Amino acid sequence: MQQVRLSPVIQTALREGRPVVALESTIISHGMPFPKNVETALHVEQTVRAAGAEPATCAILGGQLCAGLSVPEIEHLGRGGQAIPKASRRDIPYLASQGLDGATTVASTMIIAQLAGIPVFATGGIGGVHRGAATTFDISADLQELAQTSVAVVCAGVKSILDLGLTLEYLETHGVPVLGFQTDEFPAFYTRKSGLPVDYRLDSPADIARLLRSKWTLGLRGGAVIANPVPETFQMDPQQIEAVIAAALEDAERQHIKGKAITPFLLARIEQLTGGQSLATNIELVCHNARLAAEIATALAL
Ligand code: PSU
Ligand code: MN
Repeated sequence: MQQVRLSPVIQTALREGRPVVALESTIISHGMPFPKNVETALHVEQTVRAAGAEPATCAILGGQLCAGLSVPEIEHLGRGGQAIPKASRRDIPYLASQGLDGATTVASTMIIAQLAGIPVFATGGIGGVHRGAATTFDISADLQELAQTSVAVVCAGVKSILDLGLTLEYLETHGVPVLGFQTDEFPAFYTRKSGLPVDYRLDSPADIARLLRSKWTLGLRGGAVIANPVPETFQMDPQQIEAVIAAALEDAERQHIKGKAITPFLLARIEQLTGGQSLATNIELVCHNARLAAEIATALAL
């Protein structure tokens, strides 16, 4: 059995050495409401194409790991929403062996991207160390994946539903470089600043591509976090978003939401509490990341 089903376009692009950008699907099924999720997924794909690369949205369909989806397949993931299992590394064997569908997280999308030979991946935000992890042990499998799988992830940082400081400590322990694109500060997803520094600031896609090539040529396996702050005009008010996140976290605690359900719960709650303003910011920053990822993939392909 072929490990990953590549769409014909992605297969050709990879064979010809053209730039490809991997995209995740948990954000489609669990990160945004229908139909905005489908519109956004298609718009992000268009953004990658406009920047000169091919988009490979990843998912598990009928038990097959897939890179490069058709429009009806993206619609299926968007319409299915919560009914499509959220699939991280530990979920892959069950879904594959049962012939089921899965919406892939950052961790499982990295796995598919690596198997397919796609070194660059764009998303909104990565998972991380949750607030209160000292007692809950809730640390996203995304971080462990970044430690071992050689795919660069372009994101807008980490939402402060998580503990940003502990997330950066964890990445340091596991040898994952955190690079700021045109910034010295690690961004906090909805806002450009967190008060925490990145490891290194790099100002061009070519510099980032050079760093990745150095890392992997030296046999230093694992990924890198490329933090791309949300554009100024779409940034949210830091105090407003902090208050909303605090309220969402209280709701989660009151309703005893745990495990894989917590991140989707918090995302939906934040969106309700901001009246859709956070969703608009989310959509903008994903496209912004897709463009940078396409530029990095292009520089890597040269
Ligand atoms: N953070 C976001 N938006 C998202 C996610 C995280 O701002 O959509 C999704 C991603 O797919 C990420 C996953 O990989 O949630 C992390 O889930 P968990 O914390 O359960 O590992
Ligand atoms: Mn978790």
